[in-house]
Amino acid sequence: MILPLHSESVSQVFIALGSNLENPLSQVRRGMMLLAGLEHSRLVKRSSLYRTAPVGHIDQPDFINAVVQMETNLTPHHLLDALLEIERACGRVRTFPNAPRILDLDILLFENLQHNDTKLVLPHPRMHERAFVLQPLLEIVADCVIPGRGSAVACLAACAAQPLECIASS
Ligand code: PH2
Ligand code: MG
Ligand code: MG
Repeated sequence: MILPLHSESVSQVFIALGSNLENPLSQVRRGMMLLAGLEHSRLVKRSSLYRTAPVGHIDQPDFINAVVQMETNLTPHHLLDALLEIERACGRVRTFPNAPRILDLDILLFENLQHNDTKLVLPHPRMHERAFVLQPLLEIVADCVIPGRGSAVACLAACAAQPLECIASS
């Protein structure tokens, strides 16, 4: 049975998916499927899938990236815990920061919240400088504004040097 979300506490959230190990395309699609089944939540929209060059630690395989929009009754920290659990269920093992990964799920935006603690920073602290996040995000919400950073279109214009290619619908 699909339970309706409690409308008085429903939050709009955007989540980034990324993978560059063990058939990344199917890992991202599986991630979307698991997000679609997340408790107290509803998957609203999904972007296309993009092949992207690694940003940061560049000596690793290309990524597949995408973004989804969800509605949730979970709190930001409960949502974070649920995403980490999906990553673990998909076989992610954490080694060093920015290491290759089977599946990475990051909360980009949680309503217009600006929040910073040791577990969670909102908006995602590097989203405004990553074309692999901004391009799929803009596909879902063309006039997106990132609290504290400004319009996502303007942020993307500053990331022109980061190669990415739309390769498939989700
Ligand atoms: N994730 C990172 C670091 N660099 N580069 C690409 N292209 N895609 C990613 O998902 C990615 C990255 C840390 O989460
Ligand atoms: Mg990440
Ligand atoms: Mg992450």
